[in-house]
Amino acid sequence: QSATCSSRKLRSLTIEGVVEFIKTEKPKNIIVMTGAGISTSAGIPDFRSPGSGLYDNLQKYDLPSPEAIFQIDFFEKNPEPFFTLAKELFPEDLKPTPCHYFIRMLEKKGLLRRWYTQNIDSLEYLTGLPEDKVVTAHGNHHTSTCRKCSTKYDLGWITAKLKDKSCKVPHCEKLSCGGVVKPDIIFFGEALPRRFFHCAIQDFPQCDLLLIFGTSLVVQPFASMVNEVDAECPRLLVNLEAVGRASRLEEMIGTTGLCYGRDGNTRDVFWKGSCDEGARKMADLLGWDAELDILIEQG
Ligand code: CNA
Repeated sequence: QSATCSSRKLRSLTIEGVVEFIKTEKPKNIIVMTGAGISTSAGIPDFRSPGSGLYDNLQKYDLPSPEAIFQIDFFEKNPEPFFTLAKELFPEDLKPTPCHYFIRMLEKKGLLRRWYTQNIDSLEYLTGLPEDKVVTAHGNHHTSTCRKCSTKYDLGWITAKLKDKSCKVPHCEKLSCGGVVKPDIIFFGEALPRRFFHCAIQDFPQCDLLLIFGTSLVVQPFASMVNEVDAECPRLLVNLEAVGRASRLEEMIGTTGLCYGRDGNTRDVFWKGSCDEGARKMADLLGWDAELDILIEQG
């Protein structure tokens, strides 16, 4: 990474440069985009990390492909693998991570416009963030719906079913229905929630700093939203691996993406490391470290 930059906004294309930008410009419309990497330190595996990711650990479900467990067509035929996994994935006493709390701090300081998450673990809400600040792009399991009669069930109902060892697949309790009840998370092959598009159309053109934490930036349309901010808006990616850049070929056919490490880049920064380390580093540089610790402790 170059230590100097020609951007009108970032003095240096580093995480320090981004923090300096926050201190001096006081951006009030920060958008945060997150993925499964932000929750791995809470004990929830991501999809694609080699070895620990879910895709490398689904052999026991005997699936046609790892993605099938989250594909709506496959779920209609065989919902059991999904629920077996769901029971494993949502242990009790999950706690938000330091990175989750750092994002909560952005809101407390009046700098956060919106937090777009692909995650379905609802840890964002457990930070105490007002609900309207969060957009769960891939839904969440706060509510569940019967696939047959559309009866809605609340979080308590589905949690009890997931905890019940004798229940392999939750079924609708409405008289003579018995349809499969699916948490309202978005599977591959399903439309994103209307609220995602409704908010995104208003938020992204107003964004004055984009922070991206813990995502492989491959699931669409979420991944492409990085292109929807203004052409000069600084963008910081904190991730264990370099992701989100268009290949040379994609660039030639006009696909954009993050530009860190490329000639002519004036606004993109990649900080390689864990979400928690990156968030703590930013909090330290901003002088928010003690406040962040209190938030985490009170959690
Ligand atoms: P992904 O494709 O598994 O990518 C995760 C990314 O995060 C990878 O690039 C990793 O290198 C990186 N990563 C892993 N751990 C860390 C860490 N501690 N610090 C920094 N980076 C890290 O996951 P995406 O979110 O990109 O894919 C979107 C899918 C994943 C969405 O549909 C989610 O619903 C789905 N998912 C969500 C959860 C959850 O809710 N916690 C868990 C697993 C999968």
